[in-house]
Amino acid sequence: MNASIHHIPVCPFCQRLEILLSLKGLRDQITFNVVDITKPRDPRLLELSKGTTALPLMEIPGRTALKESRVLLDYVEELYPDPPVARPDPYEHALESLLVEREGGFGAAGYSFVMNQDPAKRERFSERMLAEYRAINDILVNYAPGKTFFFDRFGWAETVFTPFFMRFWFLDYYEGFELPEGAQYDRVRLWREACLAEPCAQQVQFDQIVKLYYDYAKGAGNGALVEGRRVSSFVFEPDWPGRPMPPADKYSVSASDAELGLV
Ligand SMILES: N[C@@H](CCC(=O)N[C@@H](CS)C(=O)NCC(=O)O)C(=O)O
Repeated sequence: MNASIHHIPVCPFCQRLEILLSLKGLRDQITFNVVDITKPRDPRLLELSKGTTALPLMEIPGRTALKESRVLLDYVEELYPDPPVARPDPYEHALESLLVEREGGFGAAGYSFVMNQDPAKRERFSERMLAEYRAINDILVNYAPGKTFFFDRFGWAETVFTPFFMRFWFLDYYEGFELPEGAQYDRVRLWREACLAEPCAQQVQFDQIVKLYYDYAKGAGNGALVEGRRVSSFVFEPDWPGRPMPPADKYSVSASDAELGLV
């Protein structure tokens, strides 16, 4: 593929693209340029993106660069229809879209929950997250032809949602959040487990997410600095495997750069 992708390896929107390319056997044919968002952005990238900073960004020689993960997914799917990841049948793809429509609200519920700093609002955020899971459960029960995946295999909706399921490990760790037992959650639980186990979606790991997203849990997103700290938990050096697990109690403990293994 004559294109390169500027990305953040731990970003869920970027991971969508990696999953799609892996499912198509194309992951190794594309150059991925890693962007460190804790550093000032390269002006050349800002020029390519027309001034916005969010990644992924696809650079295509001789053409205007493309951005927005779902736009990039559509582009790759149309450019390389074989093997199809989205359902080629328009009606079946419309069913997938019913689920994909919910990704914005689902993502926002999880990120606002992890970034919340007020323990009194914890229940409200937890309920909002559960409502999103129930809505997905309902769509799967009412529309999914498949028994585990939406259809018979890991496909389009799974590619869109799996990176969020992985990021939301930060809710397990920092919020003690888990799906309750019961029919309102059983179908989505089954789906989520199958998504997490997909071999083409193993680009990130639990400890990596928990360590890198510590600052999100302290209310500072996108490489921003937590007050009193000098190094973002989002840095690549020192790399996450050598760092200790952060304290899980985000509401009353504030770990220092040294305690997080960042200096
Ligand atoms: N709607 C965008 C969202 C992308 C996004 O928010 N990316 C974040 C990382 S998870 C980012 O690049 N943040 C750095 C920044 O905005 O400077 C998409 O789907 O591509």
